[in-house]
Amino acid sequence: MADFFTDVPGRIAVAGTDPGDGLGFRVYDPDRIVAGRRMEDQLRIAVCYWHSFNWPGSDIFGDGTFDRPWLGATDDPMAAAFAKQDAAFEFFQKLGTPFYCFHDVDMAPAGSTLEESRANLDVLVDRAQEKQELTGVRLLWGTANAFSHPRFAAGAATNPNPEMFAYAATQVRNALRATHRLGGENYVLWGGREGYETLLNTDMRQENDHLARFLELVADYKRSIGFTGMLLLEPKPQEPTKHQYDYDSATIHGFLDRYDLLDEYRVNIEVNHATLAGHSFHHEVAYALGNGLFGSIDANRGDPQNGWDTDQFPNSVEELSLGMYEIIRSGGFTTGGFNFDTKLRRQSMDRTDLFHGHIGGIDTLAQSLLVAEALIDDGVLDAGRTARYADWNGTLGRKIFEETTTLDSIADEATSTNLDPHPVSGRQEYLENEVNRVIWSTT
Ligand code: XLS
Ligand code: NI
Ligand code: NI
Repeated sequence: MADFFTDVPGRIAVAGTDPGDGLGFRVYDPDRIVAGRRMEDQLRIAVCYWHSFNWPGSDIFGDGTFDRPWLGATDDPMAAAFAKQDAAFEFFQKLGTPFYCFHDVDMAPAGSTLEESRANLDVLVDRAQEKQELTGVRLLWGTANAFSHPRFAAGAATNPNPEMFAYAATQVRNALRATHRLGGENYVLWGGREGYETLLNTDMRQENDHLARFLELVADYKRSIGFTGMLLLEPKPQEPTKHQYDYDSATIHGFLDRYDLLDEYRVNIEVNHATLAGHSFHHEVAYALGNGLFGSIDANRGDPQNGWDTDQFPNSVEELSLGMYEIIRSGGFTTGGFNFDTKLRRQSMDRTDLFHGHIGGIDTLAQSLLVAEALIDDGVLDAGRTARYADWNGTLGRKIFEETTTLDSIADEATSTNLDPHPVSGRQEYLENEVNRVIWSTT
Protein backbone atom coordinates (compact mmCIF):
# COMPACT_ATOMS: atom_id res chain seq x y z
CA MET A 1 0.00 0.00 0.00
CA ALA A 2 3.03 2.32 0.12
CA ASP A 3 2.70 4.95 -2.59
CA PHE A 4 -1.02 5.07 -2.63
CA PHE A 5 -0.95 8.73 -3.67
CA THR A 6 0.71 7.92 -6.98
CA ASP A 7 -0.23 11.20 -8.68
CA VAL A 8 2.05 12.95 -6.22
CA PRO A 9 5.48 11.42 -6.70
CA GLY A 10 7.35 13.38 -4.03
CA ARG A 11 7.09 16.16 -1.54
CA ILE A 12 4.82 19.09 -2.41
CA ALA A 13 6.89 22.05 -3.62
CA VAL A 14 7.03 24.97 -1.21
CA ALA A 15 6.31 28.53 -2.36
CA GLY A 16 8.99 29.96 -4.57
CA THR A 17 10.09 26.64 -6.03
CA ASP A 18 8.88 25.05 -9.24
CA PRO A 19 6.00 22.61 -8.68
CA GLY A 20 7.08 20.18 -11.36
CA ASP A 21 3.93 18.06 -11.05
CA GLY A 22 1.63 21.10 -10.86
CA LEU A 23 0.91 20.68 -7.15
CA GLY A 24 2.68 23.29 -5.10
CA PHE A 25 2.20 25.78 -2.31
CA ARG A 26 1.79 29.38 -3.46
CA VAL A 27 2.48 31.02 -0.09
CA TYR A 28 3.55 28.35 2.42
CA ASP A 29 7.29 28.25 2.79
CA PRO A 30 8.26 26.53 6.06
CA ASP A 31 11.59 28.34 6.36
CA ARG A 32 10.34 31.87 5.69
CA ILE A 33 10.66 33.96 8.84
CA VAL A 34 7.39 35.62 9.81
CA ALA A 35 7.01 37.63 13.00
CA GLY A 36 10.28 36.25 14.31
CA ARG A 37 9.76 32.54 13.76
CA ARG A 38 9.88 30.09 10.86
CA MET A 39 6.49 29.85 9.16
CA GLU A 40 6.34 26.13 9.99
CA ASP A 41 6.92 26.89 13.68
CA GLN A 42 4.30 29.65 13.72
CA LEU A 43 1.57 27.60 12.04
CA ARG A 44 2.39 24.12 13.43
CA ILE A 45 0.11 22.42 10.88
CA ALA A 46 -1.44 19.04 11.63
CA VAL A 47 -3.42 16.66 9.39
CA CYS A 48 -6.28 14.79 11.05
CA TYR A 49 -6.68 11.06 10.72
CA TRP A 50 -10.46 10.85 10.97
CA HIS A 51 -11.83 12.93 8.09
CA SER A 52 -8.87 12.27 5.80
CA PHE A 53 -8.29 8.54 6.22
CA ASN A 54 -11.32 7.05 8.02
CA TRP A 55 -14.26 8.74 6.42
CA PRO A 56 -15.31 7.20 3.08
CA GLY A 57 -17.27 10.23 1.83
CA SER A 58 -20.65 9.00 3.07
CA ASP A 59 -23.47 11.27 4.19
CA ILE A 60 -26.86 10.56 5.78
CA PHE A 61 -28.37 10.00 2.31
CA GLY A 62 -25.63 8.02 0.65
CA ASP A 63 -22.64 5.73 0.85
CA GLY A 64 -18.97 6.53 0.58
CA THR A 65 -17.78 7.97 -2.71
CA PHE A 66 -14.03 8.25 -2.09
CA ASP A 67 -11.26 6.20 -3.56
CA ARG A 68 -9.86 4.78 -0.29
CA PRO A 69 -8.67 1.23 -0.94
CA TRP A 70 -7.61 0.58 2.68
CA LEU A 71 -11.24 0.88 3.81
CA GLY A 72 -12.82 -2.52 3.43
CA ALA A 73 -10.05 -3.98 1.24
CA THR A 74 -9.44 -6.76 3.74
CA ASP A 75 -11.59 -8.57 6.28
CA ASP A 76 -8.78 -8.40 8.80
CA PRO A 77 -9.28 -5.13 10.71
CA MET A 78 -5.65 -5.00 11.88
CA ALA A 79 -4.32 -5.42 8.32
CA ALA A 80 -6.70 -2.65 7.22
CA ALA A 81 -5.45 -0.40 10.05
CA PHE A 82 -1.84 -1.01 8.97
CA ALA A 83 -2.69 -0.08 5.37
CA LYS A 84 -4.51 3.03 6.54
CA GLN A 85 -1.54 4.04 8.65
CA ASP A 86 0.81 3.55 5.71
CA ALA A 87 -1.36 5.77 3.54
CA ALA A 88 -1.66 8.40 6.30
CA PHE A 89 2.08 8.66 6.83
CA GLU A 90 2.71 8.71 3.08
CA PHE A 91 0.32 11.65 2.89
CA PHE A 92 1.85 13.50 5.88
CA GLN A 93 5.29 13.12 4.41
CA LYS A 94 4.37 14.18 0.88
CA LEU A 95 2.44 17.20 2.17
CA GLY A 96 5.49 18.11 4.25
CA THR A 97 3.61 19.26 7.35
CA PRO A 98 5.01 18.61 10.82
CA PHE A 99 2.08 17.16 12.84
CA TYR A 100 -0.95 14.86 12.86
CA CYS A 101 -3.87 14.13 15.24
CA PHE A 102 -5.96 11.00 15.87
CA HIS A 103 -8.78 9.40 17.88
CA ASP A 104 -8.14 5.95 19.38
CA VAL A 105 -10.57 4.26 16.97
CA ASP A 106 -9.16 6.08 13.92
CA MET A 107 -5.80 4.49 14.47
CA ALA A 108 -6.78 1.02 15.76
CA PRO A 109 -9.94 -1.04 15.42
CA ALA A 110 -12.03 -1.52 18.55
CA GLY A 111 -11.86 -5.12 19.75
CA SER A 112 -14.67 -7.21 21.20
CA THR A 113 -13.46 -6.39 24.73
CA LEU A 114 -11.79 -3.35 26.28
CA GLU A 115 -8.64 -5.42 26.72
CA GLU A 116 -8.59 -6.31 23.02
CA SER A 117 -9.11 -2.65 22.05
CA ARG A 118 -6.19 -1.62 24.25
CA ALA A 119 -3.98 -4.33 22.76
CA ASN A 120 -4.90 -3.26 19.20
CA LEU A 121 -4.09 0.35 20.01
CA ASP A 122 -0.74 -0.66 21.50
CA VAL A 123 0.25 -2.43 18.28
CA LEU A 124 -0.69 0.55 16.13
CA VAL A 125 1.02 2.97 18.51
CA ASP A 126 4.26 0.96 18.26
CA ARG A 127 3.98 1.16 14.50
CA ALA A 128 3.18 4.89 14.61
CA GLN A 129 6.22 5.45 16.80
CA GLU A 130 8.46 3.83 14.18
CA LYS A 131 6.88 5.88 11.41
CA GLN A 132 7.25 9.11 13.39
CA GLU A 133 10.95 8.37 13.85
CA LEU A 134 11.37 7.54 10.18
CA THR A 135 9.53 10.57 8.82
CA GLY A 136 10.04 13.21 11.53
CA VAL A 137 6.25 13.75 11.67
CA ARG A 138 5.07 14.44 15.24
CA LEU A 139 1.82 14.14 17.17
CA LEU A 140 0.02 17.42 17.90
CA TRP A 141 -2.71 15.68 19.90
CA GLY A 142 -4.49 12.44 20.52
CA THR A 143 -8.06 11.93 21.69
CA ALA A 144 -10.65 9.21 22.35
CA ASN A 145 -13.85 8.78 20.40
CA ALA A 146 -16.55 8.41 23.07
CA PHE A 147 -19.42 9.55 20.88
CA SER A 148 -19.81 7.27 17.82
CA HIS A 149 -20.66 3.93 19.42
CA PRO A 150 -24.36 3.38 20.29
CA ARG A 151 -23.40 2.91 23.97
CA PHE A 152 -22.66 6.65 24.08
CA ALA A 153 -26.03 7.78 22.69
CA ALA A 154 -26.81 9.48 26.02
CA GLY A 155 -23.27 10.77 26.52
CA ALA A 156 -20.01 9.44 27.94
CA ALA A 157 -19.07 11.23 31.19
CA THR A 158 -22.60 12.67 31.36
CA ASN A 159 -24.38 9.39 30.66
CA PRO A 160 -27.03 8.54 33.29
CA ASN A 161 -25.42 5.09 33.51
CA PRO A 162 -22.12 5.11 35.47
CA GLU A 163 -20.93 2.08 33.49
CA MET A 164 -20.72 4.29 30.40
CA PHE A 165 -18.66 6.77 32.44
CA ALA A 166 -16.30 3.94 33.37
CA TYR A 167 -16.13 2.70 29.78
CA ALA A 168 -15.25 6.18 28.48
CA ALA A 169 -12.74 6.62 31.32
CA THR A 170 -11.00 3.43 30.19
CA GLN A 171 -10.83 4.68 26.61
CA VAL A 172 -9.46 8.06 27.68
CA ARG A 173 -6.93 6.40 30.02
CA ASN A 174 -5.67 4.28 27.11
CA ALA A 175 -5.69 7.13 24.58
CA LEU A 176 -3.90 9.51 26.94
CA ARG A 177 -1.26 6.88 27.61
CA ALA A 178 -0.87 6.34 23.84
CA THR A 179 -0.57 10.11 23.30
CA HIS A 180 2.11 10.28 25.97
CA ARG A 181 4.04 7.39 24.40
CA LEU A 182 3.93 9.11 21.01
CA GLY A 183 5.26 12.37 22.44
CA GLY A 184 1.96 14.19 21.80
CA GLU A 185 2.02 17.87 22.68
CA ASN A 186 -1.63 18.00 23.78
CA TYR A 187 -4.56 15.76 24.61
CA VAL A 188 -8.04 16.86 23.44
CA LEU A 189 -11.47 16.12 24.89
CA TRP A 190 -14.35 17.03 22.64
CA GLY A 191 -17.63 16.36 24.45
CA GLY A 192 -19.32 14.87 21.42
CA ARG A 193 -22.49 13.84 23.23
CA GLU A 194 -21.92 15.59 26.55
CA GLY A 195 -25.16 17.52 26.43
CA TYR A 196 -28.86 16.80 26.25
CA GLU A 197 -31.74 16.33 23.83
CA THR A 198 -34.57 17.18 26.21
CA LEU A 199 -34.81 18.48 29.76
CA LEU A 200 -37.80 16.17 30.28
CA ASN A 201 -35.33 13.39 31.11
CA THR A 202 -32.21 15.33 32.06
CA ASP A 203 -30.73 16.61 35.31
CA MET A 204 -28.37 19.22 33.95
CA ARG A 205 -26.73 20.01 37.25
CA GLN A 206 -25.97 16.36 37.98
CA GLU A 207 -24.60 15.76 34.48
CA ASN A 208 -22.30 18.78 34.88
CA ASP A 209 -21.03 17.39 38.18
CA HIS A 210 -20.25 14.09 36.43
CA LEU A 211 -18.40 15.85 33.62
CA ALA A 212 -16.33 17.82 36.13
CA ARG A 213 -15.48 14.60 38.01
CA PHE A 214 -14.37 13.02 34.73
CA LEU A 215 -12.13 16.00 33.90
CA GLU A 216 -10.66 15.94 37.40
CA LEU A 217 -9.79 12.25 37.06
CA VAL A 218 -8.21 12.84 33.65
CA ALA A 219 -6.08 15.71 34.99
CA ASP A 220 -4.92 13.57 37.94
CA TYR A 221 -4.05 10.71 35.61
CA LYS A 222 -2.12 13.04 33.31
CA ARG A 223 0.08 14.05 36.23
CA SER A 224 0.48 10.48 37.47
CA ILE A 225 2.04 9.36 34.18
CA GLY A 226 4.17 12.49 33.80
CA PHE A 227 2.45 13.72 30.65
CA THR A 228 3.52 17.35 30.35
CA GLY A 229 1.37 18.20 27.32
CA MET A 230 -1.67 20.43 27.56
CA LEU A 231 -5.20 19.15 28.20
CA LEU A 232 -7.66 20.84 25.86
CA LEU A 233 -11.46 21.01 25.76
CA GLU A 234 -13.05 21.65 22.37
CA PRO A 235 -16.12 23.90 22.49
CA LYS A 236 -19.11 23.26 20.24
CA PRO A 237 -22.65 24.57 20.84
CA GLN A 238 -24.70 21.73 19.39
CA GLU A 239 -24.52 18.78 17.00
CA PRO A 240 -24.77 15.95 17.66
CA THR A 241 -26.79 16.81 20.78
CA LYS A 242 -29.34 19.59 20.79
CA HIS A 243 -27.47 21.45 23.51
CA GLN A 244 -23.84 20.70 24.39
CA TYR A 245 -22.35 21.66 27.74
CA ASP A 246 -19.09 22.90 26.17
CA TYR A 247 -21.01 25.55 24.21
CA ASP A 248 -18.19 28.06 23.60
CA SER A 249 -14.99 29.32 25.20
CA ALA A 250 -16.82 31.53 27.69
CA THR A 251 -19.07 28.66 28.80
CA ILE A 252 -16.06 26.40 29.28
CA HIS A 253 -14.34 29.19 31.21
CA GLY A 254 -17.26 29.46 33.63
CA PHE A 255 -17.46 25.68 33.98
CA LEU A 256 -13.75 25.29 34.74
CA ASP A 257 -13.89 28.14 37.22
CA ARG A 258 -16.94 26.69 38.99
CA TYR A 259 -15.30 23.28 39.41
CA ASP A 260 -11.83 24.63 40.24
CA LEU A 261 -10.27 23.17 37.08
CA LEU A 262 -8.96 26.39 35.52
CA ASP A 263 -5.31 25.40 35.96
CA GLU A 264 -5.79 22.07 34.21
CA TYR A 265 -7.50 22.81 30.90
CA ARG A 266 -7.38 25.16 27.94
CA VAL A 267 -9.44 25.24 24.77
CA ASN A 268 -9.09 23.85 21.27
CA ILE A 269 -11.10 26.33 19.19
CA GLU A 270 -12.64 25.15 15.93
CA VAL A 271 -13.50 27.82 13.38
CA ASN A 272 -16.78 26.22 12.32
CA HIS A 273 -17.81 25.63 15.95
CA ALA A 274 -17.26 29.34 16.68
CA THR A 275 -19.64 30.31 13.90
CA LEU A 276 -22.21 27.70 15.00
CA ALA A 277 -22.15 29.34 18.44
CA GLY A 278 -23.09 32.65 16.84
CA HIS A 279 -19.58 34.06 17.23
CA SER A 280 -16.78 34.84 14.85
CA PHE A 281 -13.52 32.90 14.95
CA HIS A 282 -11.92 36.22 15.92
CA HIS A 283 -14.19 36.43 18.99
CA GLU A 284 -13.43 32.92 20.23
CA VAL A 285 -9.68 33.39 19.83
CA ALA A 286 -9.70 36.81 21.50
CA TYR A 287 -11.80 35.50 24.41
CA ALA A 288 -9.50 32.53 25.00
CA LEU A 289 -6.33 34.62 24.76
CA GLY A 290 -7.74 37.30 27.01
CA ASN A 291 -8.61 34.77 29.72
CA GLY A 292 -5.54 32.53 29.67
CA LEU A 293 -7.42 29.68 28.02
CA PHE A 294 -5.94 29.63 24.55
CA GLY A 295 -4.55 26.26 23.48
CA SER A 296 -4.93 25.14 19.89
CA ILE A 297 -7.05 25.53 16.74
CA ASP A 298 -9.07 23.19 14.55
CA ALA A 299 -8.81 24.96 11.21
CA ASN A 300 -11.81 24.75 8.88
CA ARG A 301 -14.77 26.82 7.77
CA GLY A 302 -18.54 26.53 7.76
CA ASP A 303 -21.02 27.43 5.08
CA PRO A 304 -22.75 30.73 5.86
CA GLN A 305 -26.08 29.39 4.55
CA ASN A 306 -25.96 26.10 6.50
CA GLY A 307 -26.54 25.71 10.19
CA TRP A 308 -24.27 22.73 10.73
CA ASP A 309 -20.64 21.72 10.97
CA THR A 310 -19.65 21.41 7.30
CA ASP A 311 -15.94 21.27 8.22
CA GLN A 312 -14.80 22.66 4.87
CA PHE A 313 -11.20 23.55 4.15
CA PRO A 314 -10.45 27.17 5.08
CA ASN A 315 -10.17 29.48 2.07
CA SER A 316 -10.87 32.95 3.42
CA VAL A 317 -7.91 35.12 4.36
CA GLU A 318 -10.37 37.75 5.59
CA GLU A 319 -11.92 35.31 8.06
CA LEU A 320 -8.65 33.96 9.42
CA SER A 321 -6.40 37.04 9.45
CA LEU A 322 -7.94 38.73 12.47
CA GLY A 323 -7.86 35.59 14.61
CA MET A 324 -4.29 35.03 13.44
CA TYR A 325 -3.45 38.62 14.35
CA GLU A 326 -4.62 38.03 17.94
CA ILE A 327 -2.64 34.79 18.20
CA ILE A 328 0.61 36.21 16.84
CA ARG A 329 0.49 39.48 18.74
CA SER A 330 0.03 37.45 21.94
CA GLY A 331 3.22 35.51 21.25
CA GLY A 332 1.91 32.65 19.08
CA PHE A 333 1.27 29.00 19.87
CA THR A 334 3.01 27.19 22.70
CA THR A 335 1.89 23.54 22.53
CA GLY A 336 -0.96 24.17 20.07
CA GLY A 337 -1.11 24.46 16.31
CA PHE A 338 -3.52 24.45 13.37
CA ASN A 339 -5.09 21.03 12.98
CA PHE A 340 -6.99 20.48 9.74
CA ASP A 341 -10.28 19.16 11.10
CA THR A 342 -11.56 19.33 7.53
CA LYS A 343 -13.61 17.25 5.15
CA LEU A 344 -13.56 17.17 1.39
CA ARG A 345 -16.91 17.58 -0.34
CA ARG A 346 -18.44 14.22 -1.24
CA GLN A 347 -17.89 14.77 -4.98
CA SER A 348 -14.15 15.37 -4.49
CA MET A 349 -13.49 11.68 -4.90
CA ASP A 350 -10.07 11.62 -6.52
CA ARG A 351 -7.23 10.74 -4.18
CA THR A 352 -5.39 13.92 -5.23
CA ASP A 353 -8.30 16.07 -4.00
CA LEU A 354 -7.02 15.45 -0.48
CA PHE A 355 -3.84 17.31 -1.46
CA HIS A 356 -5.72 20.15 -3.12
CA GLY A 357 -7.83 20.67 0.02
CA HIS A 358 -4.84 20.77 2.35
CA ILE A 359 -2.62 22.84 0.04
CA GLY A 360 -5.29 25.52 -0.36
CA GLY A 361 -6.06 25.57 3.35
CA ILE A 362 -2.41 25.79 4.34
CA ASP A 363 -1.77 28.59 1.83
CA THR A 364 -4.77 30.45 3.29
CA LEU A 365 -3.25 30.15 6.78
CA ALA A 366 0.17 31.17 5.47
CA GLN A 367 -1.26 34.26 3.77
CA SER A 368 -3.23 35.09 6.95
CA LEU A 369 -0.01 34.83 8.91
CA LEU A 370 1.66 37.33 6.59
CA VAL A 371 -1.32 39.65 7.03
CA ALA A 372 -1.12 39.25 10.82
CA GLU A 373 2.55 40.21 10.79
CA ALA A 374 1.79 43.19 8.54
CA LEU A 375 -1.06 44.31 10.83
CA ILE A 376 1.23 44.12 13.85
CA ASP A 377 4.01 46.04 12.07
CA ASP A 378 1.54 48.60 10.74
CA GLY A 379 0.21 49.24 14.22
CA VAL A 380 -3.09 50.77 13.13
CA LEU A 381 -5.29 48.46 15.24
CA ASP A 382 -3.11 48.64 18.34
CA ALA A 383 -2.85 52.41 18.09
CA GLY A 384 -6.62 52.73 17.72
CA ARG A 385 -7.34 50.53 20.71
CA THR A 386 -4.77 52.24 22.89
CA ALA A 387 -6.19 55.66 22.06
CA ARG A 388 -9.75 54.46 22.67
CA TYR A 389 -9.05 53.44 26.28
CA ALA A 390 -6.42 56.10 27.03
CA ASP A 391 -8.65 57.99 29.49
CA TRP A 392 -8.49 55.02 31.86
CA ASN A 393 -4.92 56.10 32.56
CA GLY A 394 -6.14 59.60 33.43
CA THR A 395 -7.28 60.95 36.80
CA LEU A 396 -10.87 59.72 36.68
CA GLY A 397 -9.99 56.33 35.17
CA ARG A 398 -7.48 55.60 37.91
CA LYS A 399 -9.67 56.95 40.68
CA ILE A 400 -12.50 54.54 39.77
CA PHE A 401 -10.21 51.65 40.71
CA GLU A 402 -8.97 53.11 43.98
CA GLU A 403 -10.08 51.14 47.04
CA THR A 404 -11.63 54.13 48.76
CA THR A 405 -13.85 54.87 45.78
CA THR A 406 -17.55 54.10 46.19
CA LEU A 407 -20.55 54.38 43.97
CA ASP A 408 -21.52 57.40 46.07
CA SER A 409 -18.17 59.16 45.67
CA ILE A 410 -18.28 58.69 41.89
CA ALA A 411 -21.85 59.97 41.72
CA ASP A 412 -21.14 62.92 44.02
CA GLU A 413 -18.20 64.05 41.93
CA ALA A 414 -20.08 63.57 38.66
CA THR A 415 -22.98 65.59 40.01
CA SER A 416 -20.91 68.40 41.52
CA THR A 417 -18.81 68.83 38.34
CA ASN A 418 -21.97 68.66 36.24
CA LEU A 419 -20.50 65.78 34.20
CA ASP A 420 -21.68 65.87 30.57
CA PRO A 421 -19.66 63.32 28.56
CA HIS A 422 -19.68 63.36 24.79
CA PRO A 423 -19.50 60.18 22.70
CA VAL A 424 -16.81 59.77 20.08
CA SER A 425 -16.75 57.76 16.88
CA GLY A 426 -15.82 54.08 17.06
CA ARG A 427 -14.54 54.50 13.50
CA GLN A 428 -15.52 50.98 12.50
CA GLU A 429 -15.60 51.64 8.75
CA TYR A 430 -12.29 53.49 8.90
CA LEU A 431 -10.73 50.50 10.70
CA GLU A 432 -12.28 48.01 8.28
CA ASN A 433 -10.74 49.98 5.42
CA GLU A 434 -7.39 49.99 7.17
CA VAL A 435 -7.51 46.22 7.62
CA ASN A 436 -8.33 45.83 3.92
CA ARG A 437 -5.46 48.16 3.01
CA VAL A 438 -3.10 45.81 4.86
CA ILE A 439 -4.71 42.63 3.48
CA TRP A 440 -4.60 43.90 -0.09
CA SER A 441 -0.99 44.99 0.07
CA THR A 442 0.46 41.92 1.80
CA THR A 443 2.64 39.61 -0.27
C1 XLS B 1 -16.38 17.44 15.85
C2 XLS B 1 -15.10 17.72 16.44
C3 XLS B 1 -14.13 16.56 16.49
C4 XLS B 1 -13.01 16.85 17.45
C5 XLS B 1 -12.24 15.66 17.89
O1 XLS B 1 -17.17 18.31 15.52
O2 XLS B 1 -14.52 18.80 15.76
O3 XLS B 1 -13.65 16.28 15.21
O4 XLS B 1 -12.12 17.78 16.92
O5 XLS B 1 -13.01 14.74 18.56
NI1 NI C 1 -12.62 19.54 15.91
NI1 NI D 1 -16.25 20.26 13.66
